[in-house]
Amino acid sequence: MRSDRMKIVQGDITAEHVDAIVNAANRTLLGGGGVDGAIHRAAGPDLLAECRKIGGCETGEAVITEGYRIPAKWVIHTVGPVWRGGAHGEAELLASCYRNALRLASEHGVRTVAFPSISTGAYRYPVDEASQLAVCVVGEFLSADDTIAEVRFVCFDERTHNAYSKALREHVDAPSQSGVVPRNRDAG
Ligand code: AR6
Repeated sequence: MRSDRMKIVQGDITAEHVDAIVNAANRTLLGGGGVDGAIHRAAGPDLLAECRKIGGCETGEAVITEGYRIPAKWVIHTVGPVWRGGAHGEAELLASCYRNALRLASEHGVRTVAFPSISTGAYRYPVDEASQLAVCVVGEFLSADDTIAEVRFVCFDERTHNAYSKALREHVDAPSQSGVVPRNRDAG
């Protein structure tokens, strides 16, 4: 079990001193509100220019850019699912966001990475379910990976912080009990 490599903190992800921060973007990659807006404001216009060249990103996928004016070297942009009641593949898509972001991080030699609470703002994914899924999927990835030393979940508000803290405690107590992690269809 690698839960010692997962940390929950409260704050603004743009100020994190890590190798990479993850952005909860939309499919245009051209910015928006929430954490996306905060990252673009902090990184500056060169980030938008690089995103424009990439041209977009599908839900559940991830792309990587430089961090420009923020402390992190990289920004990994992923597009979470919009919550539509839970029966539209939302969990599989959210799990893919975490897996694809971590795979890109690992490929770029990232040792420390910070995630926001993907999809639980404008996209309305319930935070209790999203936090359990995030902690389990990241825990599963770290068990099979030796390159990433630390994953931080950076929660903006207290309610989100409480949900992730509870999810991590439950994961440490019973890592295989959760049942919230959809199968990784790419695992072969
Ligand atoms: N640092 C960390 N977390 C933050 C920050 C910050 N600076 N600002 C907000 N959050 P959201 P989504 C939290 O809406 O649900 C955008 O317009 C926020 O409180 O940013 O995936 C995109 O362009 C919440 O807990 O992302 C898309 O159109 C979490 O980040 C859409 O919103 C996610 O909320 C994506 O929606």
